[in-house]
Amino acid sequence: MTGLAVLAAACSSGDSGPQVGRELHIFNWDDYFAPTTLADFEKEFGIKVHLDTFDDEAELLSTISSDPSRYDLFIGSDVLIGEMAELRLVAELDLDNIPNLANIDPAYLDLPANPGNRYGIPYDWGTTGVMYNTTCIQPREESWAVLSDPRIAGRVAMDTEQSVVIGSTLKRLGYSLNSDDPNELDEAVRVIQDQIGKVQLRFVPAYDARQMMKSGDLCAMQAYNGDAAYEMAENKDFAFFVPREGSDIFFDMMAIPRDAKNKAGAELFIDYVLRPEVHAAINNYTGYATPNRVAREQGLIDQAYLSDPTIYPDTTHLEPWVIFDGQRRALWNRAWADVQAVVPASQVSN
Ligand code: N2P
Repeated sequence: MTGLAVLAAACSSGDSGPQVGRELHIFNWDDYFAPTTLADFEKEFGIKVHLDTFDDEAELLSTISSDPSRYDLFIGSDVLIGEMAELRLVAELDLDNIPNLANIDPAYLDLPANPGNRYGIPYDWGTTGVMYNTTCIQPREESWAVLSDPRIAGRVAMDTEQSVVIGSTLKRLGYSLNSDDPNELDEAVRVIQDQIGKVQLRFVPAYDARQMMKSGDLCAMQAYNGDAAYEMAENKDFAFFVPREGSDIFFDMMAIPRDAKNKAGAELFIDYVLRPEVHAAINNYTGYATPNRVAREQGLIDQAYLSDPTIYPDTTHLEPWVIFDGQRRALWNRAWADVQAVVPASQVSN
């Protein structure tokens, strides 16, 4: 069946199949689809896509929590979606509508935060590290400590996401990314406060920080690896490393908010993304690693990407996130409040 035939079948009245709506509202990171992903879908299925973007997962979570019917689909990490499932903010997926799930490498299925793939469908995976401009600084070692280097004072940023900032600082100290030890968190808070005081560390959303690297306002930033790969392809002076102390590994997923108005349309879109050529075009554009086994087997993933350690890092020192429970969340929220309390107004972005 062609896509239009699928749609026609799905829309025919009296059919027990899902009703696919004519509009699809998507919430995603900036620059996290390929240039023609949405237009090609619109053309093939006759569904109008509306895309809004968020700065970080805190914004994603607060937006979906305040209105779980506003969007039909969003992209977020497996642990965030796991947490949202516990909060009943996401809809259980009808996997019968997503047959292309068979294209996904089983290594990314049934993850601890997403048992049975009930709430999230693999989109890509990645890590966090340090991107820097080699014309400002030649790091002496590949460490998170580069983000404390006085040579780049005033021109250094970390993410706005509390888990990303605190988690990487815990790794810097040799602790688990998922620590729930109050003393370790206190230590991490002191390290971050020290950066704020000594090198005027700023917290900047990933997308904005990339622009600030290009304009020269920043010499180094905490960066998602795919974003770094994308920028390094265009800026020969930029470099990236995953710190030797280790980092996180995240698995981004497509998910559907609980009260989505066009759930069947969202599932149609998810299935479309999982087509090898569609998924590969996204991964080849965004610079993130693919979970799509068939796309790899068919040679659709850019060869240079597959051997690029920025995009496919050695995962030995990458720790997966564990879903936050209430107690650990409260501890981390308090740590983040302690960090924010010492940020001077002049170091607040936006
Ligand atoms: C930003 C993508 C970040 C993904 N472009 C982090 N889960």
